Amino acid sequence: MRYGHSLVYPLLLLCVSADTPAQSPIPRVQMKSAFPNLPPFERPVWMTQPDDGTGRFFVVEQPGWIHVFPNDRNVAKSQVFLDLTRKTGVVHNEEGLLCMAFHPDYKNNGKFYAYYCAQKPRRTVLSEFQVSKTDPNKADPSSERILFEVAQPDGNHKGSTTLFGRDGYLYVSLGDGGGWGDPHGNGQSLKTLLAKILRIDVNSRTGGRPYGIPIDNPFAVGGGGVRPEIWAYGLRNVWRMSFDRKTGELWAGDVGQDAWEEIDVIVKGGNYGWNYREGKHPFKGNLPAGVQLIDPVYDYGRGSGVCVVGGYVYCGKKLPGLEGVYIFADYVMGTIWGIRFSPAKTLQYRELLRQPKNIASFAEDLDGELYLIAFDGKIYELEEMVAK
Ligand SMILES: [Ca+2]
Repeated sequence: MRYGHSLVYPLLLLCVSADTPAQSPIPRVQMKSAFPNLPPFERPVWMTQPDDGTGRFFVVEQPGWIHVFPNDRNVAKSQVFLDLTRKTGVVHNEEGLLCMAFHPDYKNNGKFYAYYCAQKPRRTVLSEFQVSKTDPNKADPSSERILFEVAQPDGNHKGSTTLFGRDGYLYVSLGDGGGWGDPHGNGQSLKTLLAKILRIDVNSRTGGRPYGIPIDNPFAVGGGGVRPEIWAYGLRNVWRMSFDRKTGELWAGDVGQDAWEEIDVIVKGGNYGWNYREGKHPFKGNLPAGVQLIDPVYDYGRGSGVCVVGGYVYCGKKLPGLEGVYIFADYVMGTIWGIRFSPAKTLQYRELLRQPKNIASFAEDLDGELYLIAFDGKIYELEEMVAK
């Protein structure tokens, strides 16, 4: 036994000494209203800014509106930028207008993208729109150019995050189409866009498509019904994902079925396991020989929460203790957590705040500052608590 200890103890010391010098504990936080005079939004689910020098914020309301307001802490009203309520028919709790992204060159081309659910037949739609030629605070609803529509078997699990990568390509998350346990086997099928993260080029066209397929997409060659838009698969319902601005890594929160919520770092062509696995745990069927699954970097069970909301790796200035920390939450419980990898690649974890509001999404401004979007209709920011 003495011999065993003498081997283990120096290894532990080595790990601690490698981790501690650059890493102080992740601080706890509190929430405060970011725009206290704004009237509440109706089921806000997303907020973003175009890189056009105006500093304006745009908030997506699930029933089908995009609102715009100036970046002024004392702002007292917003205005409707786009009204898609006639298109969005919201039947299920998870349907509606769910996300938007501004083209990286929005300042010059006025293009943006919206992901919404529509009915009769039930489907999700990714469309390009343009700003009005006469009013920068109004979109031109007649400018819609549909990029794709995907038939949806059920009303839940719509994914929806739509964002541009540093490579200029548009990444879109789609859920497995709903029902219980992925009844159509969409997670592991490369012949459907459901249960995937897609990567497309809005600036070009490939074949008859209204968008291009980047030649370095993992399944770009296609054939046999394989969809060349796929970037990663085996994902049940990535409601929110984001890029780490410093590393370019794509972080995703994949909502679980009955037991496990997970955080994934998405890589090209990766298979994230659904529905063989839920989190790091077996779910259905036997894994065929040769199939490689990528485990989440973190998962949590029903003792902690019910529905993960992916956030951002913090890279702003206001919260220096959270630099490099991936901040995420549970929609139902309201709990907010932070995780980061130490220089020795061990995962550090902390519960940052317990609070009762339903967190629908996080948002990041152009400076990398973080916001929380709650279903009380308000936008919040975080403050660091004094370290204890
Ligand atoms: Ca998984």
